[in-house]
Amino acid sequence: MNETPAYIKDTIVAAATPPGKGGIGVVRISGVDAEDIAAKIIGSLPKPRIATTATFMDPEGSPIDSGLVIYFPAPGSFTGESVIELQGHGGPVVMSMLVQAAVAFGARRAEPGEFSQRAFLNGKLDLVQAESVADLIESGTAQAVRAAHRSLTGAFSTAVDALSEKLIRLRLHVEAAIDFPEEEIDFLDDENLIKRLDDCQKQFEALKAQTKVGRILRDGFQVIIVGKPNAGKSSLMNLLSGEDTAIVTEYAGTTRDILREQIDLDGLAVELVDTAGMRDDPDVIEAEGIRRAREALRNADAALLIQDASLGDDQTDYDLPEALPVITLRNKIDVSADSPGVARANPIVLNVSAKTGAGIGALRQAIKEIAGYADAGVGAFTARKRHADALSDAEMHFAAGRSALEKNKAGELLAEELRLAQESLGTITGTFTSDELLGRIFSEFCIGK
Ligand SMILES: Nc1nc2c(ncn2[C@@H]2O[C@H](COP(=O)(O)OP(=O)(O)OP(=O)(O)O)[C@@H](O)[C@H]2O)c(=O)[nH]1
Ligand SMILES: [Mg+2]
Repeated sequence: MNETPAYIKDTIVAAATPPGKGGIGVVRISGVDAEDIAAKIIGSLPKPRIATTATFMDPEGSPIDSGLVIYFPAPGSFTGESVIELQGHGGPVVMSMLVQAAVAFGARRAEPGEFSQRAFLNGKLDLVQAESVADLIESGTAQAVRAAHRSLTGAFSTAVDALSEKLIRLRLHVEAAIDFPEEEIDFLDDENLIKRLDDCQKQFEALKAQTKVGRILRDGFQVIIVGKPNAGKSSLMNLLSGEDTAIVTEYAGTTRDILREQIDLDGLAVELVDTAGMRDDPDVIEAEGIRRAREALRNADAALLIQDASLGDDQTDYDLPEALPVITLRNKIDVSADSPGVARANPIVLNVSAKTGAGIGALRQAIKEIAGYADAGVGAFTARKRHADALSDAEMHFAAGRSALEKNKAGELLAEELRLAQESLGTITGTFTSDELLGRIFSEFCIGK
């Protein structure tokens, strides 16, 4: 029995293990001809789902390698098609000869992400789950691994589906009322309806917060360090990263290039960016450094604005991007003799010393809070910008519908906006997705995934 949909007619092959040398290398074949091709390479088709030793042969009948073969008949495989895994020795030439043999027997080399794409098209994974396969592989911290795995096993999809289900029920309710005009007016004033709208609103907000953390887990959080020359920016970066990356001297204007260092704040992957100190009369090299610092500011998720507390309060206008969250650090409190930690709450100002490490615990906490990461960990799942965009799109329609109801008692507009909101949510899991979007998503995967 083969349930492969008619629109996937060919059979694909690729090395599933990364290029390079290793003990084992796996070549994966998926599609309608997988059985045929396997029988030609190893002589006969092995029993389903049993690891079987075999010799792998090229089209001339001479052995390439020997190893294990596993046969997953459709639909019980990752892709939902018949899949053959050849587990040979992990050398790049061995792998390429095995792929070549499969191609000679009728397979086509897989495009990037094509195995996952087939899994999606065959209903084995939704879009979020397929994307989380890639995210799991790319994860940079242990927390990111766990979060990607939660997305893979459906935690994110379930949350999206739950909200989507609520929107659908609400819309059906609204549409039913529209069909009975004599009851519509009562219905639109119904407190129950307002409660349900509030409930959806809350769920939108919760999902947005989770998605924000999910994006940070996947993409990391970039924190740029800015301030006047000599304020202690490089000292702070070295202290936070525990590395001696940046040169520190008593001369103002030491750092000119942008320096980057990855740190792991309890599972939050933070990229610190050290920059040239900002001042009005820089030399040519420093001026270029300041220009680069300004450019880097545009990509940052947050900024640490370092001041030298021993020189009194810094009143300079750094002209930081308006939406950028900023933590102001009054550094060198070992000299100014201020007490370490929170000096002001909102916007946050912390007293620290990059020399003694005083106040750095509070700084680490403040960065996590700004990232919305303080209580992450449990139950978090990974998410992408695409998901966040779709979610705000959905929320926008929801808000438009709600205001149409509240301002104009326009039940029909509400129903229509609810439908659009639900459609936007559907692009997250792939219920509503264009071929073009699918192509873009899967082409970012690597070959063999
Ligand atoms: N006493 C004291 N000195 C510090 C502290 N932090 C930095 N310094 C000193 O301040 C001087 C400048 O430090 P840097 O880290 O190079 O400062 P910067 O902001 O990177 O300077 P530029 O790269 O020139 O913009 C060095 O002599 C550091 O040792 C601190 O907390 N306490
Ligand atoms: Mg510096």
